[in-house]
Amino acid sequence: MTETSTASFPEYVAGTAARVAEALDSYTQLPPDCPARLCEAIRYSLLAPGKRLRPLLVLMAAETCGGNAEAAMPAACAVEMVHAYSLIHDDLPCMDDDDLRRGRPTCHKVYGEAMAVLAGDALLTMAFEVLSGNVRPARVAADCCLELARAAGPSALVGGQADDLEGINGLADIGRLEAIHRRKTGAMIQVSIRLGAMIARASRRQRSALEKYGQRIGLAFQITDDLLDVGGDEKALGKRAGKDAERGKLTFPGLLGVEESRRRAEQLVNEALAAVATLGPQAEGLEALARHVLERNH
Ligand code: GRG
Repeated sequence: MTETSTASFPEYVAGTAARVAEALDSYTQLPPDCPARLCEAIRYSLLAPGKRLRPLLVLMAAETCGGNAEAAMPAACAVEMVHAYSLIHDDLPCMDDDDLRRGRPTCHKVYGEAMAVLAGDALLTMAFEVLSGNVRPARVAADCCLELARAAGPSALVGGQADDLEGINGLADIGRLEAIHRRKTGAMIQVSIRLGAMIARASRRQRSALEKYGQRIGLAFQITDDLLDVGGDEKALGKRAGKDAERGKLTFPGLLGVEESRRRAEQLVNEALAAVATLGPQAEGLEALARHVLERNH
């Protein structure tokens, strides 16, 4: 977190999120061949006020490894595009059927289901255009595309979502729950950190510390997501709470109880902190972010 030597963590996060939003805005100034309403739907969801957690992880991982944030910005935008696509599709009536996302009506509520499907498709495709066209050198761009495709694909994000959907009223088992979330939530968090490290040409030692960090943070983030669904404030969340229980979804508090879930999240964050402690003061941003996962209210 190079800029945190002068700025506090919340200031760093706000400044970085604003720069990510500017870059996303510029990547979605689409040519006239893109129908105006499709462009609007893409921008409506992508530019909505999300936390930009995944882009932050790309940029912080790059900076922790001695790289610069500007070179990693295309990758930061690409992961946010894939994330935005997954949220649009997740909210559809055929999936989680949600009306509210990031404090606004969901994409299909505003633009209709067909246009929401297409906006998601477009964002997924654009992510790879942004990566392949802007990351340098080309060899690193190709490696980034491969990693992102794996993280978004059938053995990770899409597979985790499929298992999660089928898991409604399914077998309640902690191993199964962790396996779903390692793919549905964890893979995109892990790949964000990996892309930042790849662009910064991180050493093997740095990569291995970041892999551990990413794995722990991914799971801790999901546990706190489940906890917020139980006890979170809908206004802060920008989406409806209590839906998991309503649908009989397999969740950490549902399986382990609130106290044990909280304890597990704390333990994971401590392990994440221990992993990056070996990387020195450069890792202070990642450390602050790990602590924030436990304190977040949205
Ligand atoms: C449709 C292929 C496909 C996948 C959907 C993203 C996802 C998988 C489901 C969303 C439902 C959910 C609550 C997932 C758990 C954690 C998660 C990904 C939360 C949303 O991410 P945040 O909190 O959202 O980073 P913002 O809006 O801040 O970017």
